[in-house]
Amino acid sequence: EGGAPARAREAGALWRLAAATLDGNWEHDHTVPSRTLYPHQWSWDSAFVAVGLAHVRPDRAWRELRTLFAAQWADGRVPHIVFNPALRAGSYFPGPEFWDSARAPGAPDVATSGIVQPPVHALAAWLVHRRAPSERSRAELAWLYPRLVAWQRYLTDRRDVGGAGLASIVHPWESGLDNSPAWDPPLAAVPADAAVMRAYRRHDTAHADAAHRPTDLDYARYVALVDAYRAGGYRDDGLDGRHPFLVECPLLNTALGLAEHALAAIARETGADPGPHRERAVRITAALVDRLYDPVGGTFHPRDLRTGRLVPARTALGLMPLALPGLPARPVAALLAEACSPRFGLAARMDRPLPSHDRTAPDFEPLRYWRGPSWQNLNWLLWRGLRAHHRFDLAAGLRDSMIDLVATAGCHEYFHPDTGAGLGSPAFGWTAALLLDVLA
Ligand code: 9YW
Repeated sequence: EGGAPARAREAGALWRLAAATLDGNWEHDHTVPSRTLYPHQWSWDSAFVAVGLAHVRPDRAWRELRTLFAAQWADGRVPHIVFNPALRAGSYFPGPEFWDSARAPGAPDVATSGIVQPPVHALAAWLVHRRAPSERSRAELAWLYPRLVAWQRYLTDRRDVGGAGLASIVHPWESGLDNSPAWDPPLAAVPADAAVMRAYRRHDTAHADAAHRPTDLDYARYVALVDAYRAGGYRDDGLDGRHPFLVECPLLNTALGLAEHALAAIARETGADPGPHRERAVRITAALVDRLYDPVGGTFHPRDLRTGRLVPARTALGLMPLALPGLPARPVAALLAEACSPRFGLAARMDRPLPSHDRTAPDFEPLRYWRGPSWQNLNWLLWRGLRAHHRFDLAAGLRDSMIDLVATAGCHEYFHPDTGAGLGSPAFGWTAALLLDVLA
C-alpha cells in the first residue's frame, strides 16, 4: 500500500528488468527469444523485440530488423527462423539440416527455415521510427520500405490460395500459435505417425516441461507438413492441389492489414505514395470480415481451405482483428463482447490474465503453451486494438494485467491464465520488449 510513489518505484524496477532481459538476449546483430529454448533469430519475435528496443536502444532496434531482412528470400518471404551459423549442429530442432534452405531456389546465403510468421514487421518499423524520428530512422525506413513491400506482396500474391484477398498458412507454425486448438481439425487431416519422432531429438522437451509443450503426434504432423513443402522446393504455385494444410488465419491476416496501414505511414514519411497501401488495408479488412467473421457466433475463426469451413474453436486468434482501426462497428461490438465474456474475462479491472483460448472450452489447458496460457504478444495486440477503438477503460485494465504478470512472475515466455505463474522459458524477449512499450 505505498500509493503513487511505490507504483513509480515498481515501474522503474520493471523497466530495468525488461531492459536487462533484452541486453541479456542480444547476440551480436539480433536478439534470441530465449537463451534456454530458442538460440536463433525468430521473425515475429524480432519485430516485437524491436518495438521494445526502440525505448532503450534504438540502434539495436534497427539492427534487429536489418539482420532479419538480410535473410529475406528472392520471392519476398521473410523466413520464420534465421539460423545462427556460429552454433553447433543439433542445437535446435528443427535446425538448418532439417530445413535445407540452401537447396531451395531464391533462398539467401544464410541458412533459414522455409516458412513464415505473421507480418508484424512494418508496424514495428513504424513504431521504432515514431518513438524518436531522426535522419537515421528515416534512412532505415527508406532501406526497409521496398523489402517490407516485397514481403507483403509475397503474402498477398503467392499465398492467396483461396483467391479472396487473404493469405493462407501452410503450417501451424506460420500462425505463431503452434499448437492452438484452432489447428486441431485441419492438422488431424494430415497423415502422420508419432513413431517418426524417434528419428529426431526434440530440444523443447529437454528444456521445458513436456506437459506444457505440443505432443509427439503434433510434432510428427509438423514434420510431415515441412517434408511436403520442402519436397516442392518451398514453392507456392499449385499448393491447392498438393499441400495437406491450407488455412486462412485471422491473426496473420490482421497483421497483413496492420502492415498496409503502417506502410502507408512509412510511404508518407519517405516520399512514396501512401494511397495504394490505404486501399489495400481497406480491402484486407473487408476480406477478413467477409471470409473469417461469423456474425451468428460473433467472433472470427480460421477458414480451412481443405473443407471450405470455419474452424469452430473460439481462440484468442479470433479477437485479433480488433487491432484493425477500420474494422466495422458490428464486428467491433461483437469482439468486445467476446473478449469481455467469461471466455476471456477482459475487464477494466481484470481478476485473471487474458487466456490464449476460451477458458470455458473443454479443451482449455492452462499449462499447455498456446492452448490456454496468457501471452504478452496477444495481450499487446489486443491492447492496441482497444485503444484504436477508443475503449481506454478496457485498454487500461489489460495493461495493468500485463504489468502485474511481469511484476509477479518476471519476463516469462507465457503465464498461467488463472494464477499468473510464470511458465516456459524465463527471460523471454518479447515479454520484456512489449512490457517496455506499455510502460513507456
Ligand atoms: C517452437 C520463438 C518461437 C515463437 C513462436 C512459438 C515458439 C517455436 O517459439 O515456436 O519451438 O515451437 O510458438 O510463436 O516465435 O519464440
